[in-house]
Amino acid sequence: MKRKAVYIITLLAFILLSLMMVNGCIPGRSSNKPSVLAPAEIREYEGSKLSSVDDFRENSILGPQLIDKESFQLTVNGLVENPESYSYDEIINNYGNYKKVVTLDCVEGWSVTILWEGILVRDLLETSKPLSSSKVVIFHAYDGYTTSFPVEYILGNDILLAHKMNDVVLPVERGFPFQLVAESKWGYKWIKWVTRIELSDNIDYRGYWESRGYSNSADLNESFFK
Ligand SMILES: Nc1nc2c(c(=O)[nH]1)N[C@H]1C(S)=C(S)[C@@H](COP(=O)(O)O)O[C@H]1N2
Ligand SMILES: [Mo]
Repeated sequence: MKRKAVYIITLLAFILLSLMMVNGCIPGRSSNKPSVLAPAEIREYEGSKLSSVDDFRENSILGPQLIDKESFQLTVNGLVENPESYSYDEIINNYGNYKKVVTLDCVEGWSVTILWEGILVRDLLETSKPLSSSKVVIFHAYDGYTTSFPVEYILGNDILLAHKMNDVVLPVERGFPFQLVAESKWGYKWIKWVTRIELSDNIDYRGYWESRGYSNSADLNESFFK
């Protein structure tokens, strides 16, 4: 009688322990699931070496801007037929996704080569239909920074508004949620924390650094003082 009770209790304990192990209460082989790690940036793409997200020198006019993803709105307005405002998800889900390796050159003498991923600015403009009187595209940022381009530069090239770099979401210091990939232009045209894209007829408009003596065309193959 006593031996039978000990036998049953041992058996029950064994079953209970096995169940706990299977369910992961006790670490064992059966619960050895891999832990999810934070996404890591890539450093090579189709044979080209990439710089790191950390290779930039942070020298923004007011330091990094913390933008709340849920309340964020990107506005396209000014001389357009259809002014629009988009949430972060509306941009990501309704516009195509493009990738491109492009180098940013800062006037301070450093550069970074990054795999950028985002939407095409000209797709956004095509939705809003710029009026024929518009000549200039002015980009506004959360920190008050601005920069501008001729309309043809934006409509005639594959200019990206990036939300990812090296396969990771833009870090706060790099301009989350969006940085302009102003190819073939000096770094000060690569506006971060973009909040508004304004179509204008003011060909004399000058952005933050442009109004402080830097070239308005900012072409990489020309001097940045002009
Ligand atoms: N909103 C905003 N965007 C900005 C700037 C800034 O001060 N504010 N600095 C510009 C400059 S001068 C450069 S070189 C690039 C890259 O700067 P980072 O290294 O600080 O990211 O961002 C550009 N975009
Ligand atoms: Mo810069």
